[in-house]
Amino acid sequence: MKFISAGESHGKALVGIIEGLPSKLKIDIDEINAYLALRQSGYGRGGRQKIERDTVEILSGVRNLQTLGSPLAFLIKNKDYENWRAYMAPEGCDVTQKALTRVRPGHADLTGMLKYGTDDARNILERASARETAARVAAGTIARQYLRRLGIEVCGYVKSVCGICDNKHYEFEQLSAAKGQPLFMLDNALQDRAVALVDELKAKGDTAGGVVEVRIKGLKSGFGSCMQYSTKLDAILCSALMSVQAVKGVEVGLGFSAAALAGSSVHDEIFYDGKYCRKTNNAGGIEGGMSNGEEIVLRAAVKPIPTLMRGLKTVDTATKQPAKAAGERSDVCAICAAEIILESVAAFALAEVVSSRLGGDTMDEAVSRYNLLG
Ligand code: EPS
Repeated sequence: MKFISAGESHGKALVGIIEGLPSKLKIDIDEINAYLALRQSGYGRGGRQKIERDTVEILSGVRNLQTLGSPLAFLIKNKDYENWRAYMAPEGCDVTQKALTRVRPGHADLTGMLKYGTDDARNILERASARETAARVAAGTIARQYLRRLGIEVCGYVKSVCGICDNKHYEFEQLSAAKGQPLFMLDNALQDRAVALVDELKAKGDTAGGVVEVRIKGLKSGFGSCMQYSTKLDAILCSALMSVQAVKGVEVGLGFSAAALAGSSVHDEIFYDGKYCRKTNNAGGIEGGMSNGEEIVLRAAVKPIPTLMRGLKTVDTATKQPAKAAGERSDVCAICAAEIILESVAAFALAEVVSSRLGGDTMDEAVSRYNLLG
């Protein structure tokens, strides 16, 4: 299974193509739209989300709500394009008015300009923008529907916002309640503090990041491989999480904290009770690059958004003079969006791994092969 996306933030639309889906997978378009809406939700989003109402239009690969086995192509229109047609139209437009030269520290602006040989950061930021993640959420929701047929579910929540951290353990079944919450957190008192902190940062023209935990339940053991570095499940899932805009760190299970502990406090001891089992899951469900049948536990650290309304110190690339970085409108905190995106990319990466092992031209074939596994 493969996915490719295209589309600029203020261009006509985002498009995606998924190749390798089996036939006869029922596609729930309402669920795709529900995840797209969740990606737009959350406390601390900026003005752009009042303009967009993301919905998916499937162009090919599906007939009467069932996949055909052919490439699935979809489209998500950018409503904001109507306001940007004069500056973005591929058919010809005025590229001078929306030129951006007061490059933002932490954004792709400056490095991208130098790499792609342009004097306008707009040519870079339009694609680097996290707007592109709407396409990844649509693809990830389709992957979720594939995984669900096998009994595999992906869910997550926000663990911390700008250092306000919830260190409690939650059961998988408790996690979905986070999505009704302002910052997708599960502890009300911590969330109230985090909301107040977002307000405070907004008033100062500043931004916040956080940590997201993504969990995967129902994956049988033996997915991924210890035989070649590139096939290790943890490497594949972490690479997917790392590819999300603003992610600067990922971990599996105990992750970074394992490095400070003795081995006896880290490794999950093995028991046999009719089947092999473990009483702890510090490994986060992956040993030797393979799923071990326990829940997969992944975490991603999301840096604060690099567009600050107060404008960090930078250089205007047009004059080479010191300047305040550009900041027309910005999200203050997009951790809820990041939570949905991280679930989605994990789902897609896992569906790739699972489908490459199971194969199967039809969904029923994939399901029967999965059911044969121990
Ligand atoms: C983004 C800047 C903002 C965000 C955008 C990502 O957009 P604008 O420049 O239009 O105000 O809202 O994210 C989205 C549009 C989205 O749908 O997530 C950036 O610079 O990365």
